[in-house]
Amino acid sequence: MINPDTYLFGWWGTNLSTAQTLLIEDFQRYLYKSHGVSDGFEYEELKNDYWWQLGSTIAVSHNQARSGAGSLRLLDDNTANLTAGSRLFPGMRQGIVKFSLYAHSLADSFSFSLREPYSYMHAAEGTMFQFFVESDGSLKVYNSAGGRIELPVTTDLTLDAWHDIELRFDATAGTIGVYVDGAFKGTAGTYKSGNLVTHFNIASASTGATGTDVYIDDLTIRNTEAGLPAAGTVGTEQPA
Ligand SMILES: [Ca+2]
Repeated sequence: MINPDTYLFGWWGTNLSTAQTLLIEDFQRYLYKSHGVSDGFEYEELKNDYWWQLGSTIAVSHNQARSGAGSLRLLDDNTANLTAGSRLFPGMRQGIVKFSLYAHSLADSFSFSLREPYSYMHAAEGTMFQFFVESDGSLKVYNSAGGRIELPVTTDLTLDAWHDIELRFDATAGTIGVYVDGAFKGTAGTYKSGNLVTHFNIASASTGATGTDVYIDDLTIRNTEAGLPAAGTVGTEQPA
């Protein structure tokens, strides 16, 4: 007898003499509790991926791609508005955020942050974790006093190259671990206080300056609070 929460999906293969099957265990958990996010920026409509765009220069671009053909470009080309965007996702207390970053210009710097629902602008309440890539490529984090400091292991992000960034946050503990290109850079604390992270925000530093031109790709955000199911084999493989 199959567990009532186990589903076997089947469909024809490339011809009617073959069949494909996919077995999903813990289906309800898969459906309702997998609070994950994955954006490859292969489609033009960011709003369908729950992005908010502030300004027309947050857009899918085909100039650069970490994978596929597209990425998300943030181009600060005006002095009228702050250039920023936010990716909304179900609230998480613990999770892993991964993305790849390609900076063509950091003339007006670049920030990325994890925030509570109501928090949007720089230094707004609920900005739990905020990072800042300076014009010289150094990666800094905001401390609770509002200062921008280096991580325990310093980082210089070279221009015109992809860098893989991974953030492991725990909102309850108020900590975030940072990995760049697979190397651990240390743990930081919160900037502003908060309990729940529910959006990923990117922005250039200021309204008045211009020039930042940054691409991000392969964004994944995963809720790790409930742990991950263990993978196992179902049975022996049958010959074709
Ligand atoms: Ca892509």
